[in-house]
Formats: sequence, structure tokens, C-alpha cells
Amino acid sequence: MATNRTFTMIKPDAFSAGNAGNILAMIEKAGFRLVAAKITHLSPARAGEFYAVHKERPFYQDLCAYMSSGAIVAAILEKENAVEDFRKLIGATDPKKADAGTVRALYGTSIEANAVHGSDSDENAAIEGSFFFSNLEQF
Ligand code: FUP
Repeated sequence: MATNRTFTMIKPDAFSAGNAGNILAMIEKAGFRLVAAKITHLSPARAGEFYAVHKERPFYQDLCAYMSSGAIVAAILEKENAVEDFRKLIGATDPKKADAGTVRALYGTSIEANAVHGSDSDENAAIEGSFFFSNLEQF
């Protein structure tokens, strides 16, 4: 994947609350192009694999249960400086600490149910995109 791409998920709470459309609109208004997107549902095992980097953290089990509790949107986004600009758009991990107007401040309800995921590096954006999309050469 090119380095001007990032990966996002709209998490179960935001999706089930009907906020996927609003969040995608915010993303597009901020200048990101939707390269690939799908509605999907992670099994607990797949959620565990996705968040394997956090496996020793106390919140890991709860996070995997939460991330497999309902449908999500997985998407690859393109924009210059995508990873950093997207992290700015979504705000801090804890919605209470996220800047006003960010996606997590608007739609997150807790540090766990924080509405969206955003890759933290170009390398992880590529790994995470490939986790959900096997035919990236077509995009
Ligand atoms: P972020 O990069 O902002 O998504 O945050 P982290 O990589 O630190 O955390 C990944 C996910 O773990 C967060 F989106 C939510 C969850 N988490 C918790 O549930 N509790 C915590 O104390 C920290 C993170």
C-alpha cells in the first residue's frame, strides 16, 4: 500500500447508533478518498488477532469482546499525509480528552467505545488494510 493511505474502522457502537454515514461524511469532507470500504463483523478470534499488540494489556479481553459485538465498517483512505491527518481528525483515544469537533469527541462514548480506529503508522496502515482486504492491487 502506498504511504499516503491509512486504515480505519467505524466501531460497533458508532455503527449500531447509526453514525456510520455521518462519520464517513466527515472523513470525505476532510479530504480523504475512500479507496475501499465494507461492512463486516469480526469474530472474537479475529478481533484478538487485529489487536494482538495489546494482548498483555488489562483491557485486551474487553476490547476483543467489544470489537466483535456488532457490525463495523472497515475502510482504506487516501490523502496526502493520511496517517497523521486522520489521527488529528479522530482525536485522542479517550473521547473525553479528544478536541472538540473531532470524530471521537462527537461520536465516542468511552475509551473503549471510541467510535473509530485509525492506524498509527504507514507500516501498520498497510498491515491493517491487508487484514481486511485481500485484493488491494485492484484499488
Ligand atoms: P488508538 O491508537 O488511539 O486507537 O489507541 P490505542 O492503540 O492506545 O488503543 C487501541 C484501542 O484499545 C483503543 F481504541 C481503545 C482500546 N483501549 C481501551 O479499551 N482501554 C484503554 O485504556 C486504552 C485503549
